[in-house]
Amino acid sequence: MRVDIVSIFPEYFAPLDLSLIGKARANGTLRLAVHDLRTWTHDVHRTVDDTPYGGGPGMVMRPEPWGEALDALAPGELSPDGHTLPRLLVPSPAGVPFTQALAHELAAESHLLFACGRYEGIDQRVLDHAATRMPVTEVSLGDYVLFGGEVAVLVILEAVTRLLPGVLGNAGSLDEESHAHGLLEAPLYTKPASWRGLDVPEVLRSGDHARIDRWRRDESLLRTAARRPDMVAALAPEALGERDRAALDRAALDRGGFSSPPGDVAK
Ligand code: JAH
Repeated sequence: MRVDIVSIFPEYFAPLDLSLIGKARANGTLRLAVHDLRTWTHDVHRTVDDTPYGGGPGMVMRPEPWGEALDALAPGELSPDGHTLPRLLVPSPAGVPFTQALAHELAAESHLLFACGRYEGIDQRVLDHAATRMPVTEVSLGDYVLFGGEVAVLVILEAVTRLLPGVLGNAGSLDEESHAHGLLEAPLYTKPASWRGLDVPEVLRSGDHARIDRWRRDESLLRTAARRPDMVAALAPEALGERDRAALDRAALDRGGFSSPPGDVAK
């Protein structure tokens, strides 16, 4: 996979030399290039921002340097270096939610181009113009505001890179993790069996794999119900068996709710 990143702070991306992402770059699985947006400015101050039309606080990124950057990194015609048309990703609190499903979708692309906004964001015409040439997706990591898109790009790249073939040593670990099945993962334990007076749950040391699977399933359901009721609500009805429903009912009762269905109480 080829990845280009455009930012006014290319130094933010130093961690991409490290760890498993660094290894993926070293072995050619990931061809990553970071570009300074100011490369495409022409004034002495290398200006990338200006005041917003219509008024309001802060500054907006000017369209001209972005236009030239995208022309250079996503030219319309096929070039001799065999480049591909990238998918443009723009981190923004106004974007679509970044999910594990979107990470899988991005991992199947051959070329990603990230545009990191700063200040209040990028002039809308940059995205509108780019969208006439390539797929453009504004992506949000959650409902909070950062100083800019750089840290969001690090997060997205980490989630995507670990899905590339050959990056994660043990492929099995990809589908037992949180979010793979719409539930949070059960708690994990390793040795020693007793630590500071706290014991590993007996079932995990029993060697009874049917019991272990059931215990983990129950813990996943209890955790998800307590922490992420939105994920429980989004489960397809056929995703839950009889024992799953029983576990969720116990969890709801523990939290002072009703056993399902609530029925005709309080009418
Ligand atoms: C802030 C450009 N959802 C996380 C996120 C992503 C991007 C930004 N903020 C939060 C951001 C300022 C300028 C992007």
